[in-house]
Amino acid sequence: MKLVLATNNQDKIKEMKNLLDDLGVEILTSKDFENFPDIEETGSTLSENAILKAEGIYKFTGLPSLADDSGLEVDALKGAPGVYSSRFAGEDCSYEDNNKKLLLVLEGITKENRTARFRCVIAICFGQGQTQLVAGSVEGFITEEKADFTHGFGYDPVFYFPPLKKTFAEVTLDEKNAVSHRGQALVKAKAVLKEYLST
Ligand code: ITT
Repeated sequence: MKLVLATNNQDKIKEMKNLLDDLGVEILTSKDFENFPDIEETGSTLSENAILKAEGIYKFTGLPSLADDSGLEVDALKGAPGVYSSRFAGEDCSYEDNNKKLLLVLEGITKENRTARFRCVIAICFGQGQTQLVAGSVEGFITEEKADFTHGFGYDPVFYFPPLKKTFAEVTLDEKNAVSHRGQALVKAKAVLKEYLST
């Protein structure tokens, strides 16, 4: 079986491939297709956007497609940036821009009020009208300064995960995948894919 990762984000692809590699399916990405579309995220929830991406890429490739829509919810910002996490500092902004804006808007907020979580919804489209959803989330808090970026991507340098006493930018890909929102959702996605393969 072939499975297309319905994302243009190379950082997500790295994390997904790491967990899906032992599934025994051929993983295809945007690089395996010409004119791979960037599906517009017009939904107002992670689930809606994950479905839009998985079904959009299924229509384009005709192959089972797996999409991830994820985001960071900060309690002091009433759940923002949430579904707008990639565009928090504006269209086409960088991870760095987003992190700077986040630290700026949280200036003066005390440590105990900087609680946050990453959420991830994965949609797997096997065919028209055959889409399944799984999800994961991980609790932490936003640091007051950006950690030295060594691993990860996005908001990882400002997301502190108490059980590991480190930000997600300071843990390895394996350590992050073992506990992260995406790692949890991928474990569930693998079960869905195994079930599909067995029928
Ligand atoms: P695709 O839509 O092509 O998959 P994207 O980057 O636009 O790529 P999203 O719309 O799901 O993906 O936005 C997710 C954003 O949330 C992402 O760009 C990061 O800023 C942030 N994010 C998600 N998961 C993260 C993680 O594990 N670590 C750090 N930041 C993360």
